[in-house]
Amino acid sequence: MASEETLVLIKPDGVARGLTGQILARIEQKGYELVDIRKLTPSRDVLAQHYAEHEGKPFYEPLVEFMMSGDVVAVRVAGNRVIEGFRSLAGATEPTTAAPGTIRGDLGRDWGLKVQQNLVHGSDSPESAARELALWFD
Ligand code: RTP
Ligand code: MG
Repeated sequence: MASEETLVLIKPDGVARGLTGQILARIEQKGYELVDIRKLTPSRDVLAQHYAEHEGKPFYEPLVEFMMSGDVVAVRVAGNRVIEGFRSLAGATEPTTAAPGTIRGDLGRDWGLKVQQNLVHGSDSPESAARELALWFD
């Protein structure tokens, strides 16, 4: 079976807390390949495209502001079933209830802010992965 690719983002909270290395190590320890990596502060335009499905939701504007607040590390990650596998490794959206053993469950918490700061993003389908990888890497 051909290897699959996903987009992982280490969000500004993860970068600012110095967790980039630990998060990348977890991805590698699981057996996935880090194919490409870049660090940048994303523009509103890129984030509007990335989060188009959430436009109009109450957390949309705080989410975009949070994502523009500092550097993000974007990673192209490869491996069989990596889309599903990384989502499993990341854990549930809310760090408070994300299972221990996951990135969000072990390294995250609720900070009482307007948006869940949950350390990482992972594409949720092959269509999202293709769209997001083109957006962040091309
Ligand atoms: P992601 O897209 O970042 O991998 O996370 P996800 O699928 O688990 O979550 P999603 O529903 O796609 O939401 C995107 C991001 O928006 C923030 N969020 N905050 N009520 C809230 O405060 C809230 N809901 C969503 C999170 O940062 C989430 O990852
Ligand atoms: Mg999502």
